[in-house]
Amino acid sequence: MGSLISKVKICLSAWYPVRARVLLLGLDHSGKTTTLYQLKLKEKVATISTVGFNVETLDPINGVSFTVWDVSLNAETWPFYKHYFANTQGMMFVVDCKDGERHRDAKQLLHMVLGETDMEGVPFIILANKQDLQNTKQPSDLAMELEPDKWTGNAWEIFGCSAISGDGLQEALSTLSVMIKKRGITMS
Ligand SMILES: Nc1nc2c(ncn2[C@@H]2O[C@H](COP(=O)(O)OP(=O)(O)OP(=O)(O)O)[C@@H](O)[C@H]2O)c(=O)[nH]1
Ligand SMILES: [Mg+2]
Repeated sequence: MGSLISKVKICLSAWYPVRARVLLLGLDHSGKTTTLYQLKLKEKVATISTVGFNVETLDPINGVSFTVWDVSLNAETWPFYKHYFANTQGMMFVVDCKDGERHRDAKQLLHMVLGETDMEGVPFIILANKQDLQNTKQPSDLAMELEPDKWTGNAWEIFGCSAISGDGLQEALSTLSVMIKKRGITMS
């Protein structure tokens, strides 16, 4: 009976309008703001390092509206931004694949974020960014390094992308929409 109800919910979900609060996180210089405005404006924008946050609304697929928070988060600003995690339905975590020396720091940040109570069960995608550059780390290698699968309660996916060209971003966002919808169905 339970599975029948959830099947019906999945069918109906195509028509559910979904609004979600999505965090866009990652180390500084990873490409968060470039990603946000590539998704919003479909073009490359010139960025300067974000102080505080940027927030935009995105409509990735029919019937889904995301409020995306691009938050400049690091060890010093961490205590000030913890309240941004409340009521989060999804996360995009951006990694500069060219900057291998900082992948350990990226992993640390990812695991700190996922350790927050408000992030329990929240689906996320990792954007293996800057794939347009030569000799960048491949998404599968990055996944092995970041070990996101330690968080068995959070659905996740990884995508190679370039925030400069936009390659890979739409697919990633559409997948996150589906993940958020699915979680909404299983929770309600
Ligand atoms: N080649 C290449 N450069 C990128 C890409 N995405 C971002 N950049 C560049 O990386 C630099 C940092 O990008 P931002 O979007 O400002 O990075 P951020 O994560 O918002 O940085 P903070 O605001 O400091 O946290 C800029 O010079 C971007 O043009 C990409 O996919 N490919
Ligand atoms: Mg920024």
